[in-house]
Amino acid sequence: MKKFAVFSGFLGAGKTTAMMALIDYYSAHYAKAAMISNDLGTGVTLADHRLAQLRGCEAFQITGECICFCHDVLIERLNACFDDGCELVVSDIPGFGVGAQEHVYHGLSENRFDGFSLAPFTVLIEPRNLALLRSGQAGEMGTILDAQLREADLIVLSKCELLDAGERDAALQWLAERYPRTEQLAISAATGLGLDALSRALREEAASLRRPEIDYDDADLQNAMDSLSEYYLQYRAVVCCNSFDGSAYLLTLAEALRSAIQDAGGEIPHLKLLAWGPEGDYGKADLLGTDRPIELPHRFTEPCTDLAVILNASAVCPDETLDRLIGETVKAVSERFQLELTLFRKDHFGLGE
Ligand SMILES: Nc1nc2c(ncn2[C@@H]2O[C@H](COP(=O)(O)OP(=O)(O)OP(=O)(O)O)[C@@H](O)[C@H]2O)c(=O)[nH]1
Ligand SMILES: [Mg+2]
Repeated sequence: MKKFAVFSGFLGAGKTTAMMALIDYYSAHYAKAAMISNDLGTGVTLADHRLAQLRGCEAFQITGECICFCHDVLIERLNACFDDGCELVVSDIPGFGVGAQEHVYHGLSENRFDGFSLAPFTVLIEPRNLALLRSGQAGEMGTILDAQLREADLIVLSKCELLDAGERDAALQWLAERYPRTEQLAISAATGLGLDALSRALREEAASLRRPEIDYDDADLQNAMDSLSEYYLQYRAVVCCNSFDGSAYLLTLAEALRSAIQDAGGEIPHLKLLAWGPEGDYGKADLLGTDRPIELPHRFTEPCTDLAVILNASAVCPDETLDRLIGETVKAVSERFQLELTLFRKDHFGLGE
């Protein structure tokens, strides 16, 4: 049995974290599994990919192009995983992912791949965004969330430990009524809840390959989809004397970036900061909106002297402004921590001024 599934969903929905937890669970209970991180930056190491590697997952990345439009590269990577003994491979999709059912699932089918089959097209939604959608207060994001969920075969309510059992049941029931052609389940990558149900759904069920009724040319949907700038930065940070607290650096930097982008009138659906030392100790900080607290899903266990850092961001902010704000903020915060920086790689593109 060789299966491939795409995980779609809004920025910060928990796709990468769910994929990592699923790979661990699936490999321990069923068979070898692998994940692919896919994003548009060219020649970069993705924060999501490096994080999965640091965590010890069987992880690969496809960069520079969406898997919607590079089926040969995708099929080659999948076949390498399956030849290596994997029975399940999951991949995310860049940006908002709307259209991936058509472009990846139908695209692959038309490409007549063989040797593996398609597992349900999986879309994650986190409790906060589901609550906004249900209350009609999601604004432009609501158009995207609704299109994503209408493409799904399987809707996964992520981060479900943040809800009590009653709230969880009500959320799943609402999803079942609103999206009757889908299946729904709840998972928590944090507690492991639902990982077996997700594993079994991907293992035992097939993709529907249906064509959802979505007007992809809809002006609201197009405007929302075109509203992002993407930013990729890799650098090395060395402390000039003694050692420093890598987690405090990531938190301070994430807070300073949140203020800078907020003051400029921008919004930041997801900014990821990942840093690691030569021995593999690492820390991660996530900014999931200017109105939300910084998440620190992983902290350094030891003081640091030398770090590799990756910053990836998807922001509603003109590209040049974002570049200036990030450059100035990284420099200022790093000076406060007495760090010497060496730039490795930068790529950014998106909204004009
Ligand atoms: N409480 C809680 N937080 C979670 C859970 N899963 C993910 N998160 C957090 O949610 C944030 C975003 O998670 P990611 O997995 O990076 O989200 P993503 O969908 O891959 O985001 P993009 O790559 O930007 O599309 C991180 O800070 C995670 O630690 C969960 O099960 N519970
Ligand atoms: Mg991700």
